[in-house]
Amino acid sequence: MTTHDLLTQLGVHTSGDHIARSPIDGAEIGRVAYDDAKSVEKKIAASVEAFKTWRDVPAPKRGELVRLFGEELRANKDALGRLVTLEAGKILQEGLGEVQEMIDICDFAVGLSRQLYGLTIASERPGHRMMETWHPAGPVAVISAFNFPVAVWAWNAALALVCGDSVIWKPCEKTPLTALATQALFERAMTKFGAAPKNLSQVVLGLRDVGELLAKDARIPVVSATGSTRMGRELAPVVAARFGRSILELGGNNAMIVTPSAKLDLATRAILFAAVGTAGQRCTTLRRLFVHESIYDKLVPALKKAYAGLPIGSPLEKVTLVGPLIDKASFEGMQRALASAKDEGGAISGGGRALEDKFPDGFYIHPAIVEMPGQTKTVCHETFAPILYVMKYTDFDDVLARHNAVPQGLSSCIFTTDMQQAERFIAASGSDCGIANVNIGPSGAEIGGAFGGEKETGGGRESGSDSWKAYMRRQTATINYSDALPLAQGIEFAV
Ligand code: UN1
Repeated sequence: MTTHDLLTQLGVHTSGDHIARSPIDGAEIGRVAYDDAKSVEKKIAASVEAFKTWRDVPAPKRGELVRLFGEELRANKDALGRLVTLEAGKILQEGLGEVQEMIDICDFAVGLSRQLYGLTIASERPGHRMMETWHPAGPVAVISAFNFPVAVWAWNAALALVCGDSVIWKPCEKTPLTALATQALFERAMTKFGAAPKNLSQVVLGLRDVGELLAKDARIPVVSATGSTRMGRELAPVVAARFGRSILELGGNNAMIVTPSAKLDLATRAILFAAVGTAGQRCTTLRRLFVHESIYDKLVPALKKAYAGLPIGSPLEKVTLVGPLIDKASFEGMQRALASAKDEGGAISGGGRALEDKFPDGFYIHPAIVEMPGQTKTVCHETFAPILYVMKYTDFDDVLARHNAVPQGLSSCIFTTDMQQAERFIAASGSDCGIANVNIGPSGAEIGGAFGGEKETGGGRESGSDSWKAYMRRQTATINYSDALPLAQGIEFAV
């Protein structure tokens, strides 16, 4: 099936000045038109209008729309998953997995639509009742990255929609087609649902300036942004300056500690998926590996051997495990990081360009293992490519401290069968990350948990648990059903 057929099946008819390219071979796969300040303004105004209607639709009914959208996704999982592969370059299994994540969050949100619970609170005053209600917040902007071009939007949008919000999505300029395809599927669900206000969910396309317009606009109370720490550092003050709320999912620098008691075969498999899956372009990718000195000479050569046999190639081919990087800039960033790691005393295996003859305009690489003498400046920086920095450790307290001694705090894990070490890793004085796993790699989180991390990762939480609260406004209501007017804090105010 050609990309054109695929887009037609998904209901996307592309035209415009901007060429969308596939990282597989650099070929054109479609054309899109960018928004400008005028069209963004129109879309924001339309989103406010849609919100005014949607907020009054009962939440379980709102859930019904999300349920219908989940059905569209189920029916089109193969096509959308394939488009994700074509546009973002991740292998087909991962493209499909990404759509599965969308389906899962829809299911979660449908259940949630009947569980937007508030509290009833004991009042200190007689004849009074206090309660807390969660109300829809308003239009929610979702700014997403290329590496999860559709799932991250769904984590936000499925929740925002059942919470009674309208949604405006600015996808990464590298992945506009998957966004348009998702929007087309959503429109189909809207048609089946029948009773949703138009413009409930919209897409704006463009570069950074378009994202800035959303960040600045006081009509948008919540801005959820996924991307680099640099992007978050620029966006957050703009949202904060108008007292908006941002949900930030920024850089990670995720580590694994492999202790002497670890099951090494499990650890090796986990390392491979987490370090080279998605060609090292997940925010949860494994980037730092701490190996106890007693097992270092066993684990590291085994890893190098496994790396040497990794099938690198077109992500459309079934055997491939490592697809291309997103673009040339990403390849150059990887080479720069490797050069500085080398200057800092790193011993590199892999890391070079692959398949250049076959794909002169596709940036395939051999994933790199870099044995480092310590946690240098380069190791502390997130490079969005498959570079695994490996370091030796002796003492458990010391490795815990080194584990936390980076600016980012997204995901983390330990491989051990020692119960005390496992518990210490997830205790208050253990990993300082938003996600901490035992005998599981740092990536591939389930949607049921709250997803996000601390420090330079931005502090936001999306997806499961009670992340939905970020898309609503909390209202405390106190009702007096007595004939008196007692004041709180015991104040007497006789008139
Ligand atoms: C991301 O890379 O931005 O845990 C999100 C994971 C996925 C999400 C990654 N569920 O790897």
